[in-house]
Amino acid sequence: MRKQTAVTLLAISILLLAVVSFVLVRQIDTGTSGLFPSQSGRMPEMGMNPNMGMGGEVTTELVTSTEKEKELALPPLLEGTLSPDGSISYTIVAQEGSTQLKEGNPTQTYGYNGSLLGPVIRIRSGQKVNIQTENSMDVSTSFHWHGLKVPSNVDGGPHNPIEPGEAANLQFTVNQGASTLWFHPHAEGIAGEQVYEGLAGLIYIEDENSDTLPLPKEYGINDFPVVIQDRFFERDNQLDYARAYNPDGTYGDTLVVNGTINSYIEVKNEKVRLRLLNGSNARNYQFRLSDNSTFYQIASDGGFLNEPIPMENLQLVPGERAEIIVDLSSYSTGEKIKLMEENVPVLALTITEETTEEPTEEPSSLPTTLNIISKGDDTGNPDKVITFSGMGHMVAIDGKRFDMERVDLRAKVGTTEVWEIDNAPDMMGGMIHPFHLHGVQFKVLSRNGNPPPANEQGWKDTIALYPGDSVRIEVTFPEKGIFMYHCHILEHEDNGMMGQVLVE
Ligand SMILES: [Cu+2]
Repeated sequence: MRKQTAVTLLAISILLLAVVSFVLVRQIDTGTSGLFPSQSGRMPEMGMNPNMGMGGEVTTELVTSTEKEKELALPPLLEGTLSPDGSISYTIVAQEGSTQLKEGNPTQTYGYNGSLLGPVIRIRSGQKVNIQTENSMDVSTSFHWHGLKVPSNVDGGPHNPIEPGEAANLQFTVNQGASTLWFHPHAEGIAGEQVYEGLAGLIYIEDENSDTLPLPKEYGINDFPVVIQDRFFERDNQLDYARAYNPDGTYGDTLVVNGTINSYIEVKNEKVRLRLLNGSNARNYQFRLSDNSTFYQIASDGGFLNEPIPMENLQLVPGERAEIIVDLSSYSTGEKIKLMEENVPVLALTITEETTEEPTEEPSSLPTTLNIISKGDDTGNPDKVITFSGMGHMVAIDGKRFDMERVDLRAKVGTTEVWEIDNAPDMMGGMIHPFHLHGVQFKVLSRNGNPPPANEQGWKDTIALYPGDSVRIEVTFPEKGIFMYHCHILEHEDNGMMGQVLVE
């Protein structure tokens, strides 16, 4: 009898302890007022590492590299061939190669038209574009144009694999405004490995607005592509995806920017534009400047924001882009300011020359209007509700894993819909999932019932979902076909955290 009472008491205490810890964990995770302050930049609570698993799983910490500083590699601007009908043609070849990333052995890598990463494809709004895609690797791949509004047969999702030795010609007309997009493989189950080993490139769309806005636009002079990735190098300098693999996202301890470790750029003491892409498999970044000075975000995923947003911190989840302006006019020759991810340098900006231009006052020297994007309508009920859940191999959307034969959602072409995307917290607290939707740029209507932060009030194709978040977006599909929506932690995507919407 006494033994039974003791057992019952023990059971009750364990249950109580479980309930208390669950409530505590939930409070930490869903203290959303702290996670998304109404100020411009969004950042998690001070001291909270966005890469730390809520369930306490260990993720790889970034370390400051001891490699010699190197000038930032600049991807070449891809030359196209103009046809008399005004269309422009490009060739993109996915290939294997080796790249001198560190001192010692070169690293075996993948690249587009080269051994690592890819060129910048610069196209204009309204232009007809042909892209010849070729796979010269010995594995299957696909060519996905992240953020581009194209028909689904051009989109390059898992329905459009290109086998070794094969090629495909894609044709589309650029149907969106100036923006920084990117391309990467999206073949079923292998996106994570192929991006990790080097496949990613940039697409710049330019238009009359970007031509005329008084912003830095000299490529490699005051306008820089900045593709940020983390990698883990084995002792022989190789990348070993299988060894580095984590089902909740493969991380590295070394930052690689445009394929350069410990990189710097030489600039004048003037405004510098950085086009940031989080091209990492899973890592979230909290960017700041080394002296914590203010910078300005001018563009989000799908193009210019309505106005420059002053900020001291910027978070980017995998797949997200942001264009920022760093004003160096108050610095002088010889000074160095660094873009930092918490306490690890990402990119050093070294001032080597005084500008000949007259210094101007901030912020009047940046245009006050960059774009005109109307607010979405947040009054109706959502047309669709999507729920992200789980971790590791248990990830799911609406309780299901990806099945290419199953249509999950249906939408009408040209019709505007409201989608609510929920990230269900679980007993372990859950984790951040970046939500990405193909073939569109959408507007964020609300985050947990509140207006989105200022830097999310422009066109988006990828957004962070914190545990417990409920985000509403307004979306219109411009093209028919089948489009993916998924978590942009590439290992979650590969594990089936993906669904498909049929647009008719
Ligand atoms: Cu995820």
